Order: sequence, then C-alpha cells, then structure tokens
Amino acid sequence: MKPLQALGLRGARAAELVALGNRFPKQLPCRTFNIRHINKMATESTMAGESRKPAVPLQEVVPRDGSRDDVKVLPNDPDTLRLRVKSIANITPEEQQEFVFMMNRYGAAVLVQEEFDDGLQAYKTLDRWFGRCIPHDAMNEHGIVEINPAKPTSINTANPKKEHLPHTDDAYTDSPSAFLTLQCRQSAPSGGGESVLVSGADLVTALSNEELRTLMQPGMVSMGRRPAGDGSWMKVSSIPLFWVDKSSGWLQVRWRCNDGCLGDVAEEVKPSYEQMDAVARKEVHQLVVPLVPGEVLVMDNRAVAHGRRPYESDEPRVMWRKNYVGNGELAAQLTSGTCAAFSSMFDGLHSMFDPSSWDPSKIKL
Ligand SMILES: O=C(O)CCC(=O)C(=O)O
Ligand SMILES: [Fe+2]
Repeated sequence: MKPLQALGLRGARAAELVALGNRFPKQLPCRTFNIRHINKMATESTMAGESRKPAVPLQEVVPRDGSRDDVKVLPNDPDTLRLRVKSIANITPEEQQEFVFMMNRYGAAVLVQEEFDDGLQAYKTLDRWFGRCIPHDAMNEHGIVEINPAKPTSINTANPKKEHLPHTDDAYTDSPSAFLTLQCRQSAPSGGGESVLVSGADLVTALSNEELRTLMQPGMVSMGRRPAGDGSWMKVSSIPLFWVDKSSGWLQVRWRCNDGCLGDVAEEVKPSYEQMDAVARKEVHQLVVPLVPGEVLVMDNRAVAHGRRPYESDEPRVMWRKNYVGNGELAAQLTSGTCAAFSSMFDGLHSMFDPSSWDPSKIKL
C-alpha cells in the first residue's frame, strides 16, 4: 500500500482513512489499456472531423483513492464489511448507525449475529429498513428466493461447478431493486461458493465520459431472466446500463457479465461492454466474501455487482435472497448508486432515466 502522503492525503482525512483500514483500492492493472482505448476513441472522433472535446477517462472523475467521499468503493479485506451485532432482529440504534455508514462508504455490509436462528427473524429489521420487497417468480410467502442447486431458480444457480459471474439483480427488469440481501443458510462443506463483489465504480472507471454517455441510452444492452427449467427467455430488459436517479442525482448501475443471460449488445457499445466485462471478471477487482450460516450480506444493488465462486456440485449450499425497493426507514439515510453525478464531467449526460415510468415500447432493438 502506498503511504498516505503519496496519495496526497494528510491530516484528519488521512487519519480517518487509517482508522477505517483497508479502504485503499488495489492498483488497477487495466489503467494503461484504458488510456490507450480512450486515446484511440478521441483520435477517431477527431479523424471523423468532429469538433467534440476529447473523451475524458472517468477514472479522473471518479477517483478510487478516497479523495471523493461520495464514491462507494469496496474495501480490500472482506472482514472490513463485517458488522458484529447481538441480534439482527433487535439491532441497536448505534449498530444501525454503523451499518448506514458502511453502506454509504462501501456499498455493502455483512451482518454477523451471535446466534444462528431460523433466519426469519432478521427480516423484521431488513423489511423495516428497506421497505417493499421486489417480487420474484420463485419467492416464498416471506418474499425470499431460496438459492439451492437442488431446486435451481436460474441457469446460473443450477450449475455449482461454474462460477456465477458478477451481476446486479433484477437486471432483466425495468426497475431493478435498490438493495439486495443474501443470507447464508448453509455453506458448501468443502469450501468454494463464496460471494464475489465488484464495485460499480470499477466498471464506470473503465469508461470514458463519451462511452458512459452512449451507455446511458436505453436499448444498448438487453439482459434476460432464464429460469433453470427450460432456459427460456422469460423477461428481458434494455433499460440503460447507467442512469442518474432523478431525486438523488446519483449514478445508478445495472450490470451482467456475459453469462448466458446477456441478450443483444449494440455494435457501438461492444468495446465498452467488453472492457467492463473484463474488469468484472478480473480477480484484482473482486472482493471474495466467505459467508457462514446466519450471516447476511447486504448490498446496494446499483453500486455493487455480485456473483459466486464455483463449488462441488454434489454439496449442499443454501442462500436466501430478498431484494427491496429501498422505501423503508433508512430511505433518507442511504443513497443508492455509485456516486453523485455532480461533476462537470457528467454535464450533458442527462439520462435522467426513471425506471418507474419506463415504457419499453418506446424503443426498438
Ligand atoms: O448463489 C449466490 O450466492 C448468488 C446467487 C445470485 O446472485 C442470484 O441468484 O441472483
Ligand atoms: Fe444475484
């Protein structure tokens, strides 16, 4: 890790970051490629005789070095995400405050409680915090989708030997959940099956502002839901990969690696999509989070992508997933999204996409 001074951080800010520990990002090996890719784009637009400003790499705008407080970036150590509480159902106001802090800083947190119980108690708190649940065709009467290879819900959960590549949930809908919770009920006995998290900020910073502008249009990338049974394309969405939430002004992310549920990718965004896909698959960008039974991983579904590592197919592993709109008690304290889109670099990126009023018939694929 670089000394703080080398990163231009001093005084109180540096002390805060030291106290937090593990906040500093890994060095990004794709930087050279990014710059080359972006320079190429800038040259191409000049050659085309356009008087547009050259493309600006978004890693300059959305730094991952802690200098912008609003950018949610995952830590390097999964233990930094762990919040130990006596009881999730009876969480204290102090624990709640700490949870809010972690979610706004990292975009994720793992609630760890002292005793393993029937698992349902935790939803007293989660439902109160996050509000209405996002319905799923495979959910039970509690709004929980059980992820279990013995009764798989999708082509990805059906195959433990294959990693479940990073994605944001509900990317096949026109209104993806703001928050997602994954409760571990049974972990794979011989290891593997850990959760894998990727910061949305790493996807954004793989792009230039011009690329982001294009990806903020609907119809660029379609993603589907493919149930395990027949692998049919049950639902498909082609809302933008990035949009700015109207009320908060924060940049929202929707993502799927090319995992069998990716539909069409428009020709003009193929290089950008592939660049982000490569980022999401690279270990250096992934935070591996092993979960033990009873632990609840909570994520901002518009700031962090998640997946799962492979594990042995004959082994049991059970996770409970419940996703939320984000209109609960914490709505005023948690802002979903990767970062505030206030920089002048975002000027002109006026995709003020509103998933609740989205009419897919308006676009043609
Ligand atoms: O198996 C897991 O841990 C994750 C499953 C998942 O992400 C999903 O079903 O959307
Ligand atoms: Fe998921």
